[in-house]
Amino acid sequence: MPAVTYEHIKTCKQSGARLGIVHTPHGSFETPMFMPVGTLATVKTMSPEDLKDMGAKIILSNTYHLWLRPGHDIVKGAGGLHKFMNWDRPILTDSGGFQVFSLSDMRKITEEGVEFKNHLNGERMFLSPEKAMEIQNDLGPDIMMAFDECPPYPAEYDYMKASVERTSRWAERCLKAHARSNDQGLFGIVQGGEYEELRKQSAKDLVSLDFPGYAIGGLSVGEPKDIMNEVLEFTTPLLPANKPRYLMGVGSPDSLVDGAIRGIDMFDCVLPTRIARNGTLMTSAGRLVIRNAKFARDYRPLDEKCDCHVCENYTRAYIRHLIKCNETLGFRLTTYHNLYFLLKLMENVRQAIREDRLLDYREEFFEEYGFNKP
Ligand code: PRF
Ligand code: ZN
Repeated sequence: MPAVTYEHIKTCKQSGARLGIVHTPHGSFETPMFMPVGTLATVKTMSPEDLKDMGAKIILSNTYHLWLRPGHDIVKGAGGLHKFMNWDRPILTDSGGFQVFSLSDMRKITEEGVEFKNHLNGERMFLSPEKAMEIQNDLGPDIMMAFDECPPYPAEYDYMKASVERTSRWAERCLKAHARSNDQGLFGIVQGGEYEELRKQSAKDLVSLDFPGYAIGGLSVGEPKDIMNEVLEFTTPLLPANKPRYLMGVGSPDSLVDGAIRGIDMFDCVLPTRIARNGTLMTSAGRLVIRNAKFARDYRPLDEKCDCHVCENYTRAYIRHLIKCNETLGFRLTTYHNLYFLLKLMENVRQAIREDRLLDYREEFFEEYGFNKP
């Protein structure tokens, strides 16, 4: 048995979305699921107890960041990432491919790997498929990601084609170098930008390597929403129905619902936690910018329809005050609410799939959130 497996529960008769369960060595979670991001082995401002309390079932962390600080040897010495950070539920780590491209200067891509400058001290470093596997084997997440290239949007067809082919060769090297397939599942990442032919080629190459799960990368990199939806429409059917599908770096409420409708099972994004720290809230009535003066004497909860412990106990006026004064508690309360909001949204999506009414749910949710407004 692979370390990570997908159990299909049902397909929504109205939308085609999937309801399932992903099983991992640290437990199982229902899908579609949102994964909070804990880049540096912490979901900023949240303790593992907070995360459990809000209902998080799996979190994401980053190879690139933990390699630079504190170093994978230190995490390994603690007994792995779960013990190091005191989180005993599933963890997924990204491979560093994307972070090297988005964070560091001077990237030189060769067949061997990527040479780049460390974004902290400018030191020259080299990341390869083998190194990304070594680091992730030491970190010990339940799910680890292949080392890929995520080209910018837009990219020329010829560049994208060469990149997809290299990512496929790297994926093969990742599988060879992966030393813990008994207790860590390695997911392949489909690239190919907006080009259907290249997505097909990428999916075919990766599926032939038989990964226990597949991600769709290279989306939410600046392309319009309808392009993302279109790419998902022609890409998810190319992936095996009995394996989980993960859309990388996507976390806006509309995209989560639209991704689920197109057969995606897992999502992650820094969006809810990042915007929380500057005082932007996701609510059932749309985005709310708590710094706005109109909330100074607003003694209602952040979201009147939310039953999280922040909305049950604190007012907009108080949270606005905390955020304006840069008080740590403000960041904690807004982060907790935003993550709860997305976890609850996914629970509503799963319930709608159970009831074969995800398209109806989408209409209701979009109407209330304000996505349908011109
Ligand atoms: N590849 C990897 N991580 C990622 C992405 C990718 O393409 C994206 C794209 N949105 C986010 N995170 N390895
Ligand atoms: Zn709330």
